[in-house]
Amino acid sequence: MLKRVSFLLAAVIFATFALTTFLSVPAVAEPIKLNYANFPPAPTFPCVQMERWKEEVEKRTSGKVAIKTFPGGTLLDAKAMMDGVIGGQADIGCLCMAYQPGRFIVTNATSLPLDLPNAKVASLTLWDLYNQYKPDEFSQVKVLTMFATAPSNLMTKKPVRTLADIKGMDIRASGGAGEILKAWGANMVGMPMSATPEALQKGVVQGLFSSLEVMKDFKYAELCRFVTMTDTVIYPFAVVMNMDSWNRLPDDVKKVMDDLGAEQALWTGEYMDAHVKESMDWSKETYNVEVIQFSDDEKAEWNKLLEPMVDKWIADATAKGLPGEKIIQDIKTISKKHAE
Ligand code: DTR
Repeated sequence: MLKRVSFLLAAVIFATFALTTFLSVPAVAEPIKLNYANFPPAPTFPCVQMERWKEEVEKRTSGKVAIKTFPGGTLLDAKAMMDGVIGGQADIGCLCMAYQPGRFIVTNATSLPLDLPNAKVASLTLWDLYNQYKPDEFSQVKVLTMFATAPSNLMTKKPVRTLADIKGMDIRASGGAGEILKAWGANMVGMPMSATPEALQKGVVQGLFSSLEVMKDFKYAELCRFVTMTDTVIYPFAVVMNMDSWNRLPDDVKKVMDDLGAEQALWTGEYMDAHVKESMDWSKETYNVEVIQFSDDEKAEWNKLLEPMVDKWIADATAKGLPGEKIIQDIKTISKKHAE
C-alpha cells in the first residue's frame, strides 16, 4: 500500500515536472503599445500611409508592438503635432512641415519652386536630404520617415485661366506655398488642410492650392469645378517619435522601424501619385470638373513671378548660418538622380 502511494506520488511529481519543464507555454508578453497621432481625416493620404506603416510594423515584429492610430486630430492637431510628440502626448506623430516654414528650414527647402516632378521623386529626395543634413530641429525626436505630396495645383469655384483671373481671389494655402499665391496676386488665406472644408463651404475662400488627391478625399470637386494645372510645389511631411518611447524599444523593433524609413517614403510617394490620377478621373466623371492647361507663354508668365523666391530663401537661410546655396544644389542633384 505504502509502495503504491509513493509510486503515485512520484508519478504526480514527475508529471508536474514534465508539464512545467517541457510542455509549459512561455508567458505571453504584453505587446508594446504605441499611440500614433495624425491631423487630417482617416481616408486622406497621411492617414492611409499611417495605417500601412502600422500594419507593417505589427506584422514584421510578429505582434510584439501594437499601434493605436488617432486620425482627424483626435490626439494632436496639425499645429500641436511636433511639440506634442516631443512632450510625450503621443508616441508618434505625422506632421506637415510646410505648415511651419521657419521651424523646419532645411527640409522645407523642398517646397520651393524647384520643379520636383512627382510625389515619388519628391519623397525620396526629401528623405535623402534629411539624412544628409540631420537638421538640429529634429534632435529631440526620432525621425521614422518622411514623404511628400504631388505638386500643387489650383482648385477653384470659378475658372482661373490667366493671371488676371486669380488677382484678388481668396485662395487657401498654408506655409511656404502661401508666398506663391501672393506672388501670383491672389489673396492668400492661410490655414491647415483640416480647416479647409469649412472655409470652402462657408465661402470664406473661393478655392485652394494643394495636390489634387484632395479633390476626391475631401470631396472638394463638389464645390471646386475647375482645376488649373500649375504643377508647382510639393509639401513635405515627417513622421516623428518621442525620444523616450524610441529609447524604450528593443533593438529588433528599432531595426524593423529603421528598415522601413526609406521604404515607407517610396510607398507613400507611389501611393500619392497613383491616387492623384484616380482622384482626377473621379472628379471629371462625377462632377464634370474642367482641367485648365496653360499655354507655354502663360506658364512662363506664372513661373517668372516665382523666380525671386529661391534667391530670397537662399539669402534668408545663409543669414541664419545655413549653407543655403548648397542645400538648393543638393535638392536639384538628388532629385535628378531619383527622377532618372
Ligand atoms: N498640400 C498640403 C498638404 C496636403 C496635401 N494633401 C493633404 C491631405 C490632408 C492633409 C494635408 C494635405 C496642404 O495643402 O495642406
